[in-house]
Amino acid sequence: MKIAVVGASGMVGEVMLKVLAERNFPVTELIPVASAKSVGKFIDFKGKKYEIKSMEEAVKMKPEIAIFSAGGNVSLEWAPKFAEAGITVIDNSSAWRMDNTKKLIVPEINASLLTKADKIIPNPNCSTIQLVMTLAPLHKKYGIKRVVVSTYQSITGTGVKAVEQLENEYRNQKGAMAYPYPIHRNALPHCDVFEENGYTKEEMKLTRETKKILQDDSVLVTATAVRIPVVGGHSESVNIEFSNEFDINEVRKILHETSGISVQDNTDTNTYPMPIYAEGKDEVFVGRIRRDETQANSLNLWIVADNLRKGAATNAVQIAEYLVENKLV
Ligand code: 11C
Repeated sequence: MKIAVVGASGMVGEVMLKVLAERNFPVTELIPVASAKSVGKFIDFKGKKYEIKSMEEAVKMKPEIAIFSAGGNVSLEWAPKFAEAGITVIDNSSAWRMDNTKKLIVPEINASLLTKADKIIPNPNCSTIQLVMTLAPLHKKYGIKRVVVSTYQSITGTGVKAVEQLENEYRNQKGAMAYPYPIHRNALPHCDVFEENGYTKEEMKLTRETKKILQDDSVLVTATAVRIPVVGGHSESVNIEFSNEFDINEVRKILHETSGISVQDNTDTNTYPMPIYAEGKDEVFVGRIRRDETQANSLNLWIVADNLRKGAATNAVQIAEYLVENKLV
């Protein structure tokens, strides 16, 4: 496979290259693409050096697959141009996710929807991916009525500027601000921009993308997304109300048997998921599984995943793997 990685020098792009290498994705030629200031420089991939190309050059080189992690505006402008040239785009931005003509894919849940005709395949938002990975098998079994989710999100979701802001504040140094307030020793109930209804775009992504991936508009999701001074992964406190009765041991068993999920749940040994241990891993970690004793058919749990891995790069590479394995590119 000739594969282009657009945004190769960014935070997600770097993890993308690592994941492609680790999973031995069949790369015959890598085309790293980055902004004008990086074009002509070289990056390493599996011990070889590859020259960074411009968008125009990359389209002309006709890769089979292009994985974009360069923000919404780049995707809006360039994904259609790549698609017109016959290149399948897997896009990490929010640009195309809610487009009715595009499928929103988490491979463990709905990769089978993909066909050769899908030329722009959006990758869901990081906080959505770890949530739906957990919800999908439970929805199938018990039917989900409503989800209340509060997120505790890693600053790596914002990007390198946020990591620098935290490091500067930690060292008591001045520097550029990624957030409107300090992030060191703080919690910001503000991820992405505010929408007209008073929710942030990140919160609405959790609501909208979850319905789309589960293919069920009746699933209600209300969210509060919070940025905390953590790297390594996003955490989520989730309350789920089912339509049907459930058995707590059966819930554990279902999650345990779900591919891509690792259950870490033992209060006797203080075992529960945490971002410092999720960092660099591809699984979605679930713990603190317990009945909500205040309401019928309701459950509380805690979900952690590396937002740059399963929340971005790993999910995108899994989509690419599915396309290759099923001869869809
Ligand atoms: C965050 N979820 O942690 C975001 C990062 O829609 O792809 C990814 C934004 C997106 O702030």
